[in-house]
Amino acid sequence: MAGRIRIDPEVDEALRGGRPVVALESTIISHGLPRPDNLDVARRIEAVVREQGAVPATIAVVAGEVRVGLDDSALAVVAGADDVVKVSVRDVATIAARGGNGATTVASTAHLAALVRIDVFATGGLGGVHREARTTWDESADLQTLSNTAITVVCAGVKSILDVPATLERLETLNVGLVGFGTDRFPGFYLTDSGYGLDWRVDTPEEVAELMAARAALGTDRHGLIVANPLPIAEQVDPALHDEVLASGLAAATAAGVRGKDVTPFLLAHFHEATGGDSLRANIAIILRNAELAARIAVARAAGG
Ligand code: PSU
Ligand code: MN
Repeated sequence: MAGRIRIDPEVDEALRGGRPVVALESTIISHGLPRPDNLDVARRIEAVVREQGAVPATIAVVAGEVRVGLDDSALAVVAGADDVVKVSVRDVATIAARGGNGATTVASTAHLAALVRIDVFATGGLGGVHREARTTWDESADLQTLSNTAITVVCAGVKSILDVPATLERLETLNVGLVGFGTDRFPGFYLTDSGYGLDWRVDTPEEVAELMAARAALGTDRHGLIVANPLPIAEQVDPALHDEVLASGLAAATAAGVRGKDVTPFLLAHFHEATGGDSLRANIAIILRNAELAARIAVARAAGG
């Protein structure tokens, strides 16, 4: 039957035993990072989760099958097949029913993870409100989905290509929890600091696990929680270069008439080219660091927080 979820045996066993599991998204692999190195990065993300004592569960749709936890051949499909479609929540059933290949965004990964009761998830940067949203109405489904999904997501803030203050306002409206990890500044993805402050800071994975338990007890855990994990200053993209490349990327996207779900991959690819690979280095550092922190949070949570 189309739509049945196939949970990898190792993931399934860990979930049944109450052991730590970390969900990982696949759009960052298929659409966010260039080939062919993206496959190696996907494997490294999983390895980092394992090193911390948690089980990685990369989520994707492979040949119509919704998979939670991928083996190496499935990972290779996500990283290399030409027909991998970026799928948000609304698209998951369609791609499954058609027997296609789909890479899940933050929104659809969070949705599927929560459905199988995985409650910690690592990504690079969230989608959010785009800079032209006043005229285009382009706001990522990541926001609305995190509002009504029981998941803790570790990220380096929202992508700096977005309207950051507008996104922060939307997160507040949508009841999405937001804490900085070791910082009271909201990270700016490629940049350590987006220029905006945070109300709440945590400093250890145990604190996050305690917070998750408190949210469950108070019934606010049906909304998502964002743990914002900044790149260290030494690893960020040079801010002046960042601003220059962002301006040229936005202009190029407008000139090329890029719309809808193609906007984010277009701008990320522009960044990787125009920074001579420095944004790619930063992007990989971000996802590896977030996977590690998510695993530590999952371990603390499984230990009883
Ligand atoms: N973070 C990254 N690279 C990415 C993305 C996030 O470091 O490619 C993806 C995520 O899957 C996120 C999506 O959910 O971009 C947002 O796309 P949109 O703005 O179309 O909702
Ligand atoms: Mn969009």
